[in-house]
Amino acid sequence: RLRRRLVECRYAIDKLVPHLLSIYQSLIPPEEEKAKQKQLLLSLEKLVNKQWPKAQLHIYGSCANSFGVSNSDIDICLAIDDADLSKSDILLKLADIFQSDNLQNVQALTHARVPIVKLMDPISGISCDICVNNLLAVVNTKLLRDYAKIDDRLRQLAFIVKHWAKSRRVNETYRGTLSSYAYVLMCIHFLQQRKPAILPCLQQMEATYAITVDNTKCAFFDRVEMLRDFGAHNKESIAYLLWAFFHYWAYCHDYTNDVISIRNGGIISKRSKDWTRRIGNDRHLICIEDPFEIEHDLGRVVDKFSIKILREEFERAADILQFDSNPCVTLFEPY
Ligand code: 3AT
Ligand code: MG
Repeated sequence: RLRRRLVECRYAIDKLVPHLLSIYQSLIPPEEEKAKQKQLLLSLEKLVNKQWPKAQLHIYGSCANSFGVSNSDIDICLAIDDADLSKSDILLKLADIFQSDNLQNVQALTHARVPIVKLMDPISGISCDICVNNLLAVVNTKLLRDYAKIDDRLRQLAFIVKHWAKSRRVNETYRGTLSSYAYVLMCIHFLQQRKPAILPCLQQMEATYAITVDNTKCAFFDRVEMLRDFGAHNKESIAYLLWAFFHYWAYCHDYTNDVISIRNGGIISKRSKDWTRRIGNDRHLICIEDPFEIEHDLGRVVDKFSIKILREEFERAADILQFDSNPCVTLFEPY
């Protein structure tokens, strides 16, 4: 009887596929938006090169990792080798350069956790955050983009999860919930541990791409076009995976002992990382290892209040997909 119930339940969830795919389609940015971003990047680079001829601008974050929805701000990294200037001085100089060129709302935030210059381009209406020499973020952007090329279900799942997280206001690190980057890592981990697996672990394969950034060695297999069939043995639909994702985080993840690690391709123990107790502000109540900065827990922003909110939201989402009569609407109801 139980088996029959499970089959019936899965059949009902699978019926949500067309609706979820149309939500996914509606979130994808149109091609002309990409072209505008490229254009802005080139014109900013031209301005920067007047001052620093060898400096380069790289797009990172959601506009380059393929997990960006329409109208996202662009995250830009300035790669520069100027031993005479401190990071703050570079940012202040940058702000000057942009201000003199009529870019709007130019602001140097030199004391932020990641110091940046913010600006808005009045022609395209696009806003940018520009940081200096944060090349690890450029490399983790490539890793995420490469994962997305392996199986379409990753991009679909991550878009829908990000959309849910924004609607439910659990994508606000300043309020103790998780960053978009953390949600994408959770999706990759989840698809790596399906049986059969939908994603491989690129960092455990033979490295075809390697770079050392700030003394951190980053290496992984990046010939991902060869892996397009990797997940073909797993026929799970995007609707079933979405439900299973929330169900995993609501009812199956061991919050007391486990760390998720896409670097390792599975779970590792909090004990092995010495993440078992609170140190300073890092509480480790949900543990998500950064793929390159492995001493860095993306869950460290979560506190004892927000962990409760997060877990209740995971339960709510799993239960809605299973029992609600109009799940694709209820799931995204604004908080
Ligand atoms: P949005 O669509 O803007 O919400 P995003 O992918 O741009 O999503 P974030 O704004 O959270 O994500 O972060 C921008 C990029 O910065 C993503 C990742 O390459 C890098 N990044 C963010 N947080 C961290 C972190 N804690 N450690 C290392 N890299 C990070
Ligand atoms: Mg961003």
